[in-house]
Amino acid sequence: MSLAEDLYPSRGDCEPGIYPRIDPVVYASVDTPPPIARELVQRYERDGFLILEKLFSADEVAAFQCELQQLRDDPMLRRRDESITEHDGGALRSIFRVHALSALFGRLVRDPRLLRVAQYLLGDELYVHQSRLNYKPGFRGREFYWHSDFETWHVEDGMPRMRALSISIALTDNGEQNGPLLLIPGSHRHYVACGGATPENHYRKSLRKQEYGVPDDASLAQLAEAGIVATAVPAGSVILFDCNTLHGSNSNITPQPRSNLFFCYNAVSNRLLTPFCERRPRPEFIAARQRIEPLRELQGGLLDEW
Ligand code: 6CS
Ligand code: FE
Repeated sequence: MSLAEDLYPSRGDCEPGIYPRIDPVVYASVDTPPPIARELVQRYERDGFLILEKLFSADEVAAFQCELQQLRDDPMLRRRDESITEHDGGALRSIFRVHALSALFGRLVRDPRLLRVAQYLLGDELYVHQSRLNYKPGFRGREFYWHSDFETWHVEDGMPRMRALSISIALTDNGEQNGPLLLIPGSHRHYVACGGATPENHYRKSLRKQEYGVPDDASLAQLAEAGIVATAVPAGSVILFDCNTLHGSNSNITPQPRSNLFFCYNAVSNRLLTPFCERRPRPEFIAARQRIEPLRELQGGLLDEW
């Protein structure tokens, strides 16, 4: 268990409920010019997320979708620990550490259109804490219940402060019906401590169906009074969200897949300590501890070598 001061206790003998956020949302100094409109930065700070529609071109989206299918159909990949199947049946749910398993996504994670915004918001050099490709296939893609990523990354990975964010890239159209990301605006400004004790090797279950590190109904209902936003966006759009913004997504029973790529950027000053729960650290493919070299911006066009 971490010897560092636990500023965000959760689970174990903690009282579940809503507590204050201690950390800022936007770390940039006021005199640093933002890489996006100031109004968008203010929206991110207020809501805890930001949508940038059609950030990537049709050609880039076509390349992403080709890569998505190749990864899905690769029998060698399917046998790796990074590949996670749905808890019911065998449909592919996620591929973790996908920025290291795919040359194209390894370039995309360093694309200045993403990296500059994340560096500005987090005010530091960054490394990839986690990346994953969530397939949410047609007919059989299961839900991701409400949670704060930070609550898990703090308790199970030892992430000390809220100085991380995720960028979700829509590789297919995210409609109202096929399980778009749901976010609760303003929820990032509160820390929801959860009940229950973290089971041993919890990730083997939580990545397929999360039951611990889930906020209580009363806290969820209270924060959801601010509304729930369904991010229905066309392929090629991105959704940036703070590590602590409550989010989830419904099952997909439509024929259209809702496949999104998630890059989770962490500030190098916020690297993982030992977990704040009584469990061993999670594997490297879920929470980077060794491979945390600061990201260098991609030179040239994303598809130059494609
Ligand atoms: O445990 C984790 O790190 C993963 N679980 C969820 C539901 N979201 C963040 C991440 O993919
Ligand atoms: Fe999540």
